Amino acid sequence: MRHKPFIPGRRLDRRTFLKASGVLGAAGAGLLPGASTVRAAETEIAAGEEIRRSICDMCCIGRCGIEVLVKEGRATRVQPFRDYPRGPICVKGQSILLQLYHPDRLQYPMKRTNPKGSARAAWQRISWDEALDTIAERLDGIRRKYGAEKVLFYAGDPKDAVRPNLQRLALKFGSPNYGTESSVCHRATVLATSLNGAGSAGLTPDTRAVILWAQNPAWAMACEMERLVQAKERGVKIIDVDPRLAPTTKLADIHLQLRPGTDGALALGMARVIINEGLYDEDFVRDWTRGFEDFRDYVQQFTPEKVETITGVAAGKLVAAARMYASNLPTGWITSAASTVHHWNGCQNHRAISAMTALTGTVAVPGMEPSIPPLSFRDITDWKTLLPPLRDKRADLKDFPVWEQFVQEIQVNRLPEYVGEGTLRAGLFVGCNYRMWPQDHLYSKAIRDMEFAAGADFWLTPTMELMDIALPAATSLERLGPIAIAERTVFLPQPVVRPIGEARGDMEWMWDLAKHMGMGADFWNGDILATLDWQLEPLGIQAADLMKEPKGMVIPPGKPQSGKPGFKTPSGKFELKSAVLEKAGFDGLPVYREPPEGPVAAPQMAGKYPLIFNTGSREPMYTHSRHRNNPRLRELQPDPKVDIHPIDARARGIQQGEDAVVETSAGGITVKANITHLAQPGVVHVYHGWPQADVNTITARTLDPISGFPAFKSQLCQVRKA
Ligand SMILES: Nc1nc2c(c(=O)[nH]1)N[C@H]1C(S)=C(S)[C@@H](COP(=O)(O)OP(=O)(O)OC[C@H]3O[C@@H](n4cnc5c(=O)[nH]c(N)nc54)[C@H](O)[C@@H]3O)O[C@H]1N2
Ligand SMILES: Nc1nc2c(c(=O)[nH]1)N[C@H]1C(S)=C(S)[C@@H](COP(=O)(O)OP(=O)(O)OC[C@H]3O[C@@H](n4cnc5c(=O)[nH]c(N)nc54)[C@H](O)[C@@H]3O)O[C@H]1N2
Ligand SMILES: [Mo]
Repeated sequence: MRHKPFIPGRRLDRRTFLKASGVLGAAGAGLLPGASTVRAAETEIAAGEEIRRSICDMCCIGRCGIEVLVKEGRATRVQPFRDYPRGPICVKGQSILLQLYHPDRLQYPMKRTNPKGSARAAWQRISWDEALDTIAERLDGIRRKYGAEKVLFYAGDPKDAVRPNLQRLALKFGSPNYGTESSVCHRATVLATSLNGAGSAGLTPDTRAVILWAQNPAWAMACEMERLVQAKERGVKIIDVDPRLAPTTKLADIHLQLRPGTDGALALGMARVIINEGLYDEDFVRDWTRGFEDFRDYVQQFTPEKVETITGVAAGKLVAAARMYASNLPTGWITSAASTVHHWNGCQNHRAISAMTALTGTVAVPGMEPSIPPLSFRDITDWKTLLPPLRDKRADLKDFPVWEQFVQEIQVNRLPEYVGEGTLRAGLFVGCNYRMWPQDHLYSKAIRDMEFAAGADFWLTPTMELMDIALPAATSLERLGPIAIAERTVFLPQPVVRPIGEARGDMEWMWDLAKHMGMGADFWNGDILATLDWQLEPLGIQAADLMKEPKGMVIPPGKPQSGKPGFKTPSGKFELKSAVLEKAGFDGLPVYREPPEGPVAAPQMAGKYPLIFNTGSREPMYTHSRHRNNPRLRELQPDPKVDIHPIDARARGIQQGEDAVVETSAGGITVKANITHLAQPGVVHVYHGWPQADVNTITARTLDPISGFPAFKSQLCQVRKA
């Protein structure tokens, strides 16, 4: 039973509210799977049909439970997994069988038979043994000739099923050069909050106001939307900071529609109001922050009027939002997975945003209150033991020393340089898409130039076409694991159907590869169940027990534990002025600097490219480069597009649905014009992952010097009729 909160005052019926607000959006109820009233009706089970349960992997979050109806070994239909704490399934999940049984799935291991760099790769089917032997032999050859660290182990968007396993493989092989798509995603926000000392204050049943900073869960994290709608129904005030009039914005009491990449200035302006109006928590600031006086002095220049000129947000709105945020305690704070840090100044901007949680004292001091540790199983990577001795061989050591200090995987964004100078010479790429990087031709060239590269994916993607060996990966419905934890539920997904062809789960082939590399002893001799048992040991359960529980096991919470109070920073306090950054030669305060390729810092360039170029906001039916071949999802958004405000479209004589060229100093792509108030005047939004209009051929390679993240969301462009 779901808990029904008490709601004081008038209550909007959820369905009425959702309908009125249009939150349900273009692609229908599937976009809002969290809300119970819009859940799909449970399917009637037909004769001979059986329900099997798994986790949906149609997006990289990969954590919503899914029920699959199976008849005679074939999956026929899917429905939400009602008793699972995460879900139900969105429009992508509803289309998962079209992925599972797609005729283009890669079904067998392949070796390439023509030289790399040929217009199209030619492939020959080989056995798994031959594929794994070849990979083991070639990587060992590189290790003997140049050193183990010359081999890159890379995981793209896929997460739990791939990453910890691959990291173990890398470290046991002897290479610290394991890296992931987190080099462009989310990790910089964690870096920023780690530098400050703490992350999100979240949304709790007590929250009275919440700030959503660059978040559009309606489209990007549908499973989170129910909590937000419930908060709205409880009367929680919502402030939304987003350049777009996104679907989630429709829940907001105040929408701060800023120019992309100016988040730091806006946050510092809000901090000034909170401090100068005495709305901050004096006790918390005195006892638990470092650098408050310097911070207070620094923010004085960010008057509401000045911030209006920088961000475009009306001074009065900024003041109202700061007051709403700081006087409705406790406040929640939910920020983007990536949009605040897809800027050259992103890490400092994100620190400025996070500083507001310290000013209002809404961030918990770790160890202060006894708390129940979250449920977790044993870490398979063993990085704490294996990484330190290899640290000096990290490829990113000199380029991104702050990242290196905090992140146990390399910052990969200088891959072209590392390959060019011989720092990396071979790679194993699991679920990699080179088009996620800015100036992506440099990355495809880097992979092509490696002496040896192997990859695993569901498809022979353009990235897989760069490989010497291509391995067919099994999807979540075809593989065992990984162990999933949702609140207090532990769940072990088992294969729902037999894999197509010879596809294998990533953990399975990696464990087999370890044996081919002579490292079987470190990988439980390839025994996955034994591995899972070792991981589950701290929970007091075994894989075989879990497999008998098709809905997972609920582990009761243990006793609350307390520790020594303090933040994990050099001072033990929340660092408004970061000692780590100062030591590394950066500003200790979250200083705001203009995006170098913006209208303020580069007015001449803005003459030629007058529009702000914001790329890669999420579309509900796609996950990055995935699902364009899924007919059901493709129907929802058939073409690549640019969202452009009517004023900007009219000025260029562009009509709805016409072809338009988006041009930057790096080149142009042709997309359909979508004339919409979702975009503000002067800012256009182009979506990523389209093969025929690859936005990352025209994004610039301007990297944040602290995090190494690319500036995907604050560059300049022009749009013209094609
Ligand atoms: N311009 C611009 N560029 C961006 C962004 C942006 O906002 N703007 N966003 C960035 C961000 S935040 C991200 S996360 C990246 C996207 O990160 P990418 O890694 O580019 O994501 P995908 O395109 O989903 O590619 C993942 C590949 O993994 C495969 N795959 C999926 N699951 C599995 C699995 O279990 N096993 C194996 N072996 N393969 C699997 C998929 O088929 C797909 O080919 O893009 C980044 N690039
Ligand atoms: N359907 C779907 N869901 C996904 C993904 C997917 O590919 N498809 N990818 C997953 C991944 S890897 C990620 S990282 C997350 C991303 O999750 P989110 O960050 O929630 O989603 P986005 O749409 O990228 O961005 C959220 C909002 O940030 C706004 N924004 C853009 N630039 C700025 C800026 O400079 N400042 C501010 N304040 N706001 C800005 C955008 O207008 C957008 O509405 O989504 C995950 N979920
Ligand atoms: Mo991401």
